[in-house]
Amino acid sequence: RRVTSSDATAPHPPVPALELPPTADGFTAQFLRNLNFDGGVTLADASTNDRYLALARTVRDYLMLHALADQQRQAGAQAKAVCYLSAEYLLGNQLDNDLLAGDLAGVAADAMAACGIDLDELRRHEIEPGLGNGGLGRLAACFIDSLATLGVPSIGYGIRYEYGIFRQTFEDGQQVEQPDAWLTLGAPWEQPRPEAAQTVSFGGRTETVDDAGTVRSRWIPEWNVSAVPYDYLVPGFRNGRVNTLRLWRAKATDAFDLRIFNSGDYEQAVRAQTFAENISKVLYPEDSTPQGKELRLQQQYFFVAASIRDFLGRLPEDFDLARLPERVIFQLNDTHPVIAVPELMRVLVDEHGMAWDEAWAVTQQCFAYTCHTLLPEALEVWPVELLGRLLPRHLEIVYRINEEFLAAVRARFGDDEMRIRDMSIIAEFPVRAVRMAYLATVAGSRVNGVAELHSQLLRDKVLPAFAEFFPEKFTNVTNGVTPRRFLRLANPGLSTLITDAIGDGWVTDLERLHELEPLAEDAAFRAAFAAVKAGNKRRLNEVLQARDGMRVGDGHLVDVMVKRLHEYKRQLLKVLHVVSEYEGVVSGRIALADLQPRTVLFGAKAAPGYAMAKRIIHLINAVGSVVNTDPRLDGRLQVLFPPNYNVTLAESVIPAADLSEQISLAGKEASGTGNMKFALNGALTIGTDDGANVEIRELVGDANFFLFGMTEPEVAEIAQAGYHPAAFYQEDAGLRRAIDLIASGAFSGGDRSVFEPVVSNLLYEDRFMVLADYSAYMAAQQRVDAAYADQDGWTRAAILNVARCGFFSSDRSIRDYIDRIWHTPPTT
Ligand code: CR6
Repeated sequence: RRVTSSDATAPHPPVPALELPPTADGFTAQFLRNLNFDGGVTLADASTNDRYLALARTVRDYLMLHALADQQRQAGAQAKAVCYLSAEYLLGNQLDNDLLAGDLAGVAADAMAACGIDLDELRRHEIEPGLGNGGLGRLAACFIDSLATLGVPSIGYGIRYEYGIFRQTFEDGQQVEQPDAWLTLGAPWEQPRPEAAQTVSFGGRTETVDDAGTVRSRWIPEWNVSAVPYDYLVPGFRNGRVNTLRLWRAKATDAFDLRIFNSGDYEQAVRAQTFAENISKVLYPEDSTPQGKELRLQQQYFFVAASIRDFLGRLPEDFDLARLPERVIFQLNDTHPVIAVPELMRVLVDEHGMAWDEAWAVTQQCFAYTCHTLLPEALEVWPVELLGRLLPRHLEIVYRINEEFLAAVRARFGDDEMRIRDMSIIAEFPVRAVRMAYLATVAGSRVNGVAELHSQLLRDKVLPAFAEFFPEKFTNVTNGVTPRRFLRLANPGLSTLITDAIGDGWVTDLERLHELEPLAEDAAFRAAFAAVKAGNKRRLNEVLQARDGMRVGDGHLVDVMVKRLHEYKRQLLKVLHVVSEYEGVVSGRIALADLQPRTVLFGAKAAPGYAMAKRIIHLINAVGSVVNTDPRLDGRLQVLFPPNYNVTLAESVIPAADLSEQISLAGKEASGTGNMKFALNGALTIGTDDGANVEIRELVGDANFFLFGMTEPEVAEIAQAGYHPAAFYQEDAGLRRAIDLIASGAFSGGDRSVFEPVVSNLLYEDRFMVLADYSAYMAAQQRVDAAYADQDGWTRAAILNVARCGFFSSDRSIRDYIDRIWHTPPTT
């Protein structure tokens, strides 16, 4: 098929010449056009950035061809769409992803070669859009990939932060944050659509009006901003489908600007502009611990209000909004977008004149809520005072929703004031505040957790009164990861090995990895698998060497703990293991020859305001600099902590790992998704029975997983009885020696004060029970060492991990959302 401008039979205005299927010559020509006419440079004069931008544009052009065809196919279709509302999308690099999805890698490579350009150099030039903190944001990115691959009509909505997650550097082992100015060299993947801007209002007051006998409330906002959409193409894997990710940028509205400008106060005009544009300026860097800042609530309302308007604007002019649930489901990615609930009510009731009860029935069917946490401090609440000031009409609506909901609770359970206080959407203490998770639960058609254990704890512990009241709402969808990025792209060696063995159907049907199981018994396959792992370690070393001047030791077990720094994830437990091994060798209790050579690799950012997390980063670096240089260890134990862990680094680290550390305190990690990526790439997990670890272990089998530590009920039991960490310190000599060594100043140049807060926190508080699980963890690590000594047995277990983790595809998660929550069939 060739689409050209001279195609007289084309029913629609023709599209300029781009050959399909793509050829190297066609790709080269388009690349040069972009370089010359868009970039304004000749090939001879082009900088790396010019070439990168032109390449990205060219890839986008080909995808755009699919997008246009897709739009024509879908035009007029009345399919129900998923609007995924998420404050974060941790996208990672786009170039390779889009080359893969569009099946353009071959022609792009040939075209670049023809132009004398090193494609790898352009790959390395890309800056990933870090528009998320961790698992939740990366999950959203995996989900939009799967939605497109499955052909589900959907739009991702979010915020185009000018600054994403900060760039982390270390100074004297301590975290220093640098701004992530990811847009400065050009943003070739996005397309601004200024004509589709929406106005979003804030502040002001409400007034009541008599509308033909009915008293209605009306919002008189005080100020507004313009929301300008920037669209990203989200290609399905080689299926011609291209969905949209629409990210909103805040701009000052002309009206706002001009009024002040005309008064001659230029300074004030500029300030107003800055004020408006601040809304999409920066991603809040807290993962699971919201700070409750006013600007964050502004961000949340800003993007959901623009998104709802945008979606409604896509419906036919005469569309009957009573039928909205036939056309859309808004999926709330955690509580961040929950202000969308009163916003939709306001639009239906105030702007479209719908009766309250009808609007409420519509709203309840149009939303579903995913909860991503079990930590009480992560459940967002917005003070009534703040909400009333910023969104007075929304507060009224929330009050009415709550009133009617509590009336229903009373009707069922009588005047049980304890229960009423427990279930009220409005908390009274310490300040009056709206509990966003409760609002989402009352409003949504479904509430899901993100792993079996998490969904169960959500019902039993976080929202038990709601699970009793609305049992039919609660369900589970275990998280997943996209096999395209995290296996096919990140691990080309393993991908080829798998494809050679079972064909390439696994890329979109990951359960087919089961077909690898018998090959675990095939010595030649095991050898090939081990060779891939060794190759991945070499590739990691090239990356680490270039990036940070670091390298993993030859023949070392690569032991990896990469994830946000949070006390509940227990990086400290890993540090205690390292310190114990170090102390063992130095004191002579462990013969150096008996030490399994290991490189322990950490990657973690700490929220800038999270002091303890930052101290733990400092400790890891301090332990590393002592252990790595102590000649008594002879390099057999290495601690590497490359700064600025991000999606790009993950893609090199995960395929090289032997051991995946998933050691959170049971009952704290909602799911985890890194755990899935490691197992899928053939790392063995050492982990607690927490989050999705439980499901990984069930699938891969106990023999191929190193389980340790307390279970959630055991944790609850000691918490109940009163937890005394110091008792564990007293009883366990190994633990005492490790803690004493840290306390002695051995890792801080003799200065005992540096890590004193860490030590005393462990001894006297230890909220996440590191000390209680220490001995079980050490024993499990001994099992790891023993298992690793049998390389062939280890490889067999690694293959079985790969073969049995097909369940963790985000394609499966999306199918579960479709079956259990959305009921949106794929379209062709
Ligand atoms: N921090 C959970 O903690 C889960 C992801 C995605 C988290 C993590 O266990 O895998 O969401 N929660 O579901 C939040 O962000 C609130 C996370 O990434």
